[in-house]
Amino acid sequence: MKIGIVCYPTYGGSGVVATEIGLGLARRGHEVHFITYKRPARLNSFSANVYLHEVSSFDYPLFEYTPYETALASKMVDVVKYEGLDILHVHYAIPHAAVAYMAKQILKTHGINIPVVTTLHGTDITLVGSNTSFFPVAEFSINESDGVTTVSKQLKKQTEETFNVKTDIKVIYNFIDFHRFRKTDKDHFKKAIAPDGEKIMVHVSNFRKVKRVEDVIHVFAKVQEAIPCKLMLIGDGPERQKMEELCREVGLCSEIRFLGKQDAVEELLAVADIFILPSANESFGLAALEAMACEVPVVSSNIGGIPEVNIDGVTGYLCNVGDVDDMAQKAISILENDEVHQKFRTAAFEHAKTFDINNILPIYEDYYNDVIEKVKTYV
Ligand code: GMT
Repeated sequence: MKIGIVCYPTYGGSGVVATEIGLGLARRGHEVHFITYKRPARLNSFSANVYLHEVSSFDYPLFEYTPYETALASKMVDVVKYEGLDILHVHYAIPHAAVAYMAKQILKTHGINIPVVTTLHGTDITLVGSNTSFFPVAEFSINESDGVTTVSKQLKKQTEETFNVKTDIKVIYNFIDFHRFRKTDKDHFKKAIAPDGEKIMVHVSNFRKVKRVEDVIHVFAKVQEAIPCKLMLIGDGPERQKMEELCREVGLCSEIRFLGKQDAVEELLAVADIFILPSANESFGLAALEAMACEVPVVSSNIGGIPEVNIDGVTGYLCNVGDVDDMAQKAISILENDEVHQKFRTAAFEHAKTFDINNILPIYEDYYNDVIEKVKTYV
C-alpha cells in the first residue's frame, strides 16, 4: 500500500505514534509518505520505503498568521496525486482532519477519491476540539473522515459524548516496539544518577499543565523521606520553569535532575525503579506503557484511558487526580520491598506485551483495507 501520514513532528505522543506506525508499516513493505512541517523527532535515520514531504511556509507581509492549513492541503493534494497514494492517515483532529477534508474535496475535482483515516489522540478532543473555537470544525471533520480511530476505549466514549458522532469509531491502542523499549544494562547511568544505590523515580512528559508535574515533585518529596531516592524529570514544555522553582522551594534541587528532551528515553527508563504519571487527563498514557515495557511499575492517576494500560495493584497503582499522599504511599509500598518490587516489574512487562507493535500494526493494515473498500463501494 502507499500510505500518506500527516502528523505533528514534535515530541508529543501523537507525533511519536504516527511516526512509529509509518516506520513499522514501511518495515512491513508499505511505501510511507510523511507530510509535516519538519522532520518528525523519531524519523532520525534512513529507512527504505519512507519519504518525507515538508510543508514549506510562505511569509507574506499581509499574513499576520501564516495560513499553514492552506499550504498543508496543497501539499497533501500534490503528494496524493503525484505519488499515487492509496490512503491518507491523519493524526490529531485539529487541524489535520479538517485539512484532509479540504484536500479530499480538491482531489475529487481531479477524479481521485482518496480514503481518509483520522486518529484521535486525546487533547485534540478533550482540550482543543471541545473548545468553542474549534468545536464545529472538529465535529464536522470527524464525521467526514472515512475512518476514525481512537487510542483507547475511554477516548472513544469521550468523543461520542462530546460530539454528535455519526461514524463508527474503532479503538486501536498505542503500542510498543520491544526492539527498542526493553530493560538493558545501563549500570553506568545508574551510578551517575544514584551513586549510593538510591531508588530512581522517573517522569516523562511535555510539561504541559495537564501533566501535573508539580504532583510528581510533591510525591517525590514524600517518598524520599521514607526511602533514599532520586528523581529524573525527562521532557520540556511550558511548565518547566515553574517546576524548577518548585524544586528550589521544597529544597530538593540536588535530588532532582531535569534532563530535558531526550531521544533515547529507553536508556533512562532502563535504570528507573518507578514511573509517576499524575495527569489530569490522559487518553492512553504512552509514556507509562514505554516505562512498563522497560519493567518499570507505574503509579498514576485513574483518569481517561490510563486504567486500560496501568492495572491497579498489578502493574502499579491508580490514584485519584491530585491525591499525592496516596501516590506517595503506593510508591513506597512498591519500593520498600524488593520482592514486591520485582513482582510489579514482571507484571508491568507482561502486560506491556499485549501492546506489542507486531500485534497492533496488522490491525491498522486491516482497517486501511476496510476503509479503502468502503470508499470504493460509495464512489
Ligand atoms: O499529552 C501528550 O503527551 C501529547 C499528546 C499528543 O497528542 O501529542 O498525547 C496524547 O496522545 C498520546 C498518543 O496517542 C497518548 O498516549 C496520550 O495519552 C495523549 N495525551 C493526553 O491525552 C493528555
